Amino acid sequence: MPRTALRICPLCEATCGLTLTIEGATVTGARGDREDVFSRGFICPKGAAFGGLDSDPDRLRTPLVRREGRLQEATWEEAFEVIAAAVPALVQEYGPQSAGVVLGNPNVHTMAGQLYPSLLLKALGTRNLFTASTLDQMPKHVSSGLLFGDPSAIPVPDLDRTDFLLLLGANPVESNGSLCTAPDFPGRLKALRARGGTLVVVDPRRTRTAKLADRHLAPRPGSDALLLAALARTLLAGKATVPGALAEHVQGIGELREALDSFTPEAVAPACDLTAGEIRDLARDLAAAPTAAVYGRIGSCTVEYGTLASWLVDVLNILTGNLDRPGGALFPLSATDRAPRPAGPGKGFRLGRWHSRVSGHPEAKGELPMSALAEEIETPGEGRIRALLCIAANPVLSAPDGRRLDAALAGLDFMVSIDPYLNETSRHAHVVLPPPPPSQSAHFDFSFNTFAIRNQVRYSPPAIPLEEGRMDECEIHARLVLAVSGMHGADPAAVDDLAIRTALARESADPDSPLLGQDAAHLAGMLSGATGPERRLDLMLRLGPYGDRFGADPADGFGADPADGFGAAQADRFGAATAVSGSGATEPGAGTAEGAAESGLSLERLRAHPHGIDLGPLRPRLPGLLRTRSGRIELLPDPIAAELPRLRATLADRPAALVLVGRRHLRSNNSWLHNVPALTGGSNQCTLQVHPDDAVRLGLTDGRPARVTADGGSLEVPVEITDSVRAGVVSLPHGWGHDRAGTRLSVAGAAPGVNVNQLLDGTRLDPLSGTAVLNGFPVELTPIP
Ligand SMILES: Nc1nc2c(c(=O)[nH]1)N[C@H]1C(S)=C(S)[C@@H](COP(=O)(O)OP(=O)(O)OC[C@H]3O[C@@H](n4cnc5c(=O)[nH]c(N)nc54)[C@H](O)[C@@H]3O)O[C@H]1N2
Ligand SMILES: Nc1nc2c(c(=O)[nH]1)N[C@H]1C(S)=C(S)[C@@H](COP(=O)(O)OP(=O)(O)OC[C@H]3O[C@@H](n4cnc5c(=O)[nH]c(N)nc54)[C@H](O)[C@@H]3O)O[C@H]1N2
Ligand code: SF4
Ligand SMILES: [Mo]
Repeated sequence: MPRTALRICPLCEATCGLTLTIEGATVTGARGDREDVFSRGFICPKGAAFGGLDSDPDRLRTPLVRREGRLQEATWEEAFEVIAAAVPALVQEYGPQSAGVVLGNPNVHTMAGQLYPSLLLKALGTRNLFTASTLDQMPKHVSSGLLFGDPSAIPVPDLDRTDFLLLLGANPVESNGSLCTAPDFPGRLKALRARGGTLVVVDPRRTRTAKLADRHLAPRPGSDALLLAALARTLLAGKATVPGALAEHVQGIGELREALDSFTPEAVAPACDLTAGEIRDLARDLAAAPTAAVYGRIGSCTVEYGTLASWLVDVLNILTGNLDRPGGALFPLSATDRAPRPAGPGKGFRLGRWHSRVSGHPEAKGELPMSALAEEIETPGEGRIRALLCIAANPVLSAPDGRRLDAALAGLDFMVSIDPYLNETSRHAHVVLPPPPPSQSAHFDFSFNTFAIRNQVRYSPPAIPLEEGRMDECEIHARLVLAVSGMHGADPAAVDDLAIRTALARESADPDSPLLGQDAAHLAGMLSGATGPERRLDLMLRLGPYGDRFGADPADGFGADPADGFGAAQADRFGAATAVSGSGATEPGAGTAEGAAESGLSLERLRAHPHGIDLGPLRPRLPGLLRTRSGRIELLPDPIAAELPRLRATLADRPAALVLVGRRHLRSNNSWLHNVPALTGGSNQCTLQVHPDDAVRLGLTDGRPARVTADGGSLEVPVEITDSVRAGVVSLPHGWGHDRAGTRLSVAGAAPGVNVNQLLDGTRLDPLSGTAVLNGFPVELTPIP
């Protein structure tokens, strides 16, 4: 008899609730969970293919260990023994910097990836950390760090309530959204228009998102910072302060006006390839909207001035008075965030506390640019990376110059991959540790709840018990921490216990905590959960803004039977909560009351709500979350001010004749879903999209190959002629190039495509954040006869 089980989808940031159909130990179907408090039944083709992905026969079932140069099946015991014999010895001999850690995208979609990497880094003592963030959103972290003092405080557009959405460099109809967790993003955009709101999309391609818009501007790629600066400059004309309640929390408006003075619409229009009138109209409409949100994503981040563009996005939200107010851009408050503390000056955010060894790149948020990984492995000298731990990452395809990285990885003394596939990157490992399929893993969105357009909390226990011979990914991580710390063989639960003890000790020493002075061991004994990670989740929920704080904040309002009639009670409380924040409960100190509208949360209570608990719409959180040294929003931080002249100087540059941008397809996901038959084929192809005018000019024919050349090399790729890209721009998706030997990707290998990142040599970066320029770089194009 088939049964069903609930499982939050781990395949993109929308975090939809799925109802899986399970026969025996196999997922045979997936549909949207209509009762999910957040996604309400929405599903996309990737979620629907959950079963095919889960039971992909190419998934590794056992660890692999390199013997006589070849990766061969091994036991878990043997795999960790090999790691324990290799890593501590290398670190002992060459120092902690000889170990490097690479964290890839799926770590934000697994509990293990959120709970253990910080412990691993601490155990190793290395600063050689490289993550997908420097191929993605690091510009946003840096701008938030500088503006708000907290690189994780990222405002999200209030999609369901805004009157005007200005969306730059994002295509949520295909990507389902990013740094803005919103199941059924497309439906929410349609709803915005249906309620009379306005959607403006800025994208050099006429994407499916652009087709939904009231207005589509297709500027030259890489020019967003200029466009946004001109919008801000227009709004600043004659303005002495920002509107509304925000004013008292903002400093530096005069300096900002001066710094942006030369970015007039007339000055930037030629570089953006827009008219000054278009820019002025947009500024006027943005300012006139009752509420508005500006939101920028990949196309405004992975460009040369990504940090400036990311900063300007929030500058516009601030200048229009839309930051931190309903209908504007607000800061979510997730159930596992630290409970709000009283407002006041913080430590601030600093860049460049250390630098990379070879090229001297400044760190950002404790990370070095992924683009610098290859040189840190290749370049001899003290601190060279010799051992690499690569977790849920495929940088050979995802990062610039895969060929160079490929060669560098092959030269490592030792490499570990935690990865379900033997792919372009993991094929270099000495030990591959495969996590179980997602149906056998528990799920909690530590990360995406902090970017969600509604506060809510959901937990999925494993839908299927761990198969014989499998190891939970949390246990894999915990054992890896032990193996690199010289503690191989110890109980992996010790790793979780240590994390719990540390967190509770900090809490009971915190004068702002209701648990001040309490006995940490006693509190630890109160935690529930069948596993270490569950107990850690329980801890975070209970200490969090909605938590029961171990009884210090009892479960008022949850009712006698929380499983019964919870939704209605919740909705009522929310009306009240919104009214409270609207009437000015944002003074210092009120922050601590933020979470009080909902309280009593624990893992046990959460598990009584298998479809999740809705915690209501986003509410204002200023000034409580500010951590700048001034305790205010610092509108023109020094590193930004220092970068503006460089941006201004680009106005004199002659733009490249042809530049390349990426694109995502609804049925793909970065580099690792090309092996699932249900998600391949159709329009999901690795083709180079070229505008008809460029095709004529360059003598290109639809369906025929062309040669693309850029800094890092050249590729041969079939041309697709389409006017969905603007003239002067070509588009090639990333994550392809599955033609390397020694992988086990039978479906992906049959239609490999080419790796767009081979066109890059890793030298083009957004200097403030170290993020690779993946969009808007110059290319040359010639037909292949
Ligand atoms: N040119 C260009 N390049 C890009 C981008 C672009 O837009 N253009 N986008 C960039 C962006 S935004 C990102 S986030 C990066 C992503 O780049 P990466 O971080 O390298 O991520 P993926 O390509 O998704 O590869 C993920 C790896 O994790 C493995 N994996 C899948 N599920 C699990 C799991 O549950 N556990 C573990 N341990 N492993 C798992 C997969 O097999 C795969 O090897 O790519 C970047 N690269
Ligand atoms: N189906 C699917 N969903 C995904 C992923 C996937 O690979 N496939 N990846 C996931 C990941 S890791 C992420 S980070 C998110 C990303 O989610 P999004 O940010 O929505 O990313 P994209 O779909 O790549 O959209 C970026 C858009 O920017 C445009 N663009 C390029 N250069 C510029 C520029 O200079 N200026 C402007 N204004 N626009 C520009 C491109 O044409 C493209 O349409 O998606 C996630 N969801
Ligand atoms: S939109 Fe994202 S989270 Fe939702 S079903 Fe599709 S892949 Fe899964
Ligand atoms: Mo990403």
